[in-house]
Amino acid sequence: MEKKRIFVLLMTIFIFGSNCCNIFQFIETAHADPLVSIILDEGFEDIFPPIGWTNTGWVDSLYGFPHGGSSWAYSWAKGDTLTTKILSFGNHTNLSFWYSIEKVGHPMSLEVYIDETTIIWSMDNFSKPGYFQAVINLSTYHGDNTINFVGLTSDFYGQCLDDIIVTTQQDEICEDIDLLEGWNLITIPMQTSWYASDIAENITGCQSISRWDSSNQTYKTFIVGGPPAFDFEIKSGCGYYVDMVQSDIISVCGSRIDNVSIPLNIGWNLLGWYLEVDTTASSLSENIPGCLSISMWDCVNQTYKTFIVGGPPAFDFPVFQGMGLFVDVTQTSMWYGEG
Ligand SMILES: [Ca+2]
Repeated sequence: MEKKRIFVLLMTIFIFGSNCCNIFQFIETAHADPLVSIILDEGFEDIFPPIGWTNTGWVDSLYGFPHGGSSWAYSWAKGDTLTTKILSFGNHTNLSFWYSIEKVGHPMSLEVYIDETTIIWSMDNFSKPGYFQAVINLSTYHGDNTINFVGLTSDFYGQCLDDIIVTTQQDEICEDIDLLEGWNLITIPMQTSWYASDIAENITGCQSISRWDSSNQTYKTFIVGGPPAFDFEIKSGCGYYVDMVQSDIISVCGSRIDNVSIPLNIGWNLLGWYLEVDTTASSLSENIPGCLSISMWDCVNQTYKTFIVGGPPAFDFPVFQGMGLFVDVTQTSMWYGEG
């Protein structure tokens, strides 16, 4: 921890020395709590198979006795496979689902796999009437996975699945962001459910928060105390201007940003460097098709600093986590956080 503090101090001197601002620092991890989120909650009440799922043989059934709602997934042919969309598992993941047989005396067999290869649960010749819940700990599986339900009954009567719920825990990250008097150009470098008004409510002296509407090449501003209709959602990977009448520190907690997809329109776009690893304006420009220039906001001098692609390398500047950056492009593309 001590090493990290010295690092932050050195970074502070360095950043102020280079007239960059809005220092970001990690808060001690002791303040962090895991965030539990539901990444799947499927009761088969809408489209079947649900969007992003794949299916061979299972049907959406309205006939019979669902566990929840009015419908459930039903299979009566051996080898019917119902596969969830790709789910991003965090540190600790749990799967629960409800299953039943359709008719007493017609046993069901059901197997559950991860990524169609690893069996994690099975039930052979199950013949008890009623709905039952299976709860499976999937903490040994990290990253992107699918869950596959394979019906194995070959009978006139079949098996039912309902209310499939997957919860996962992500570690919470907390950071402090220094805001100076005047305009600050920042990004929120973790996943939150914040709106512009949440930024304002968590600091003293905030006048307004602006986002950049790249399709219309114009600012959209939420004025603190103004009409709530101008409030907007804070998106990962986007930059925001925060206008302050005094300096303050904003503390933000959230989960790690897994990925972003920001559409880049011809002209100016306002991105946010959310990754912990530093880069440079020149490196970022090389990863954006048709990039003409990249500008950062020097909040000490309240002025832009611009690196022009193909221009003098002396104008290149470091890009740190938390910085908002204007990117001028000649062609549309998607930015997925490359840099
Ligand atoms: Ca249901």
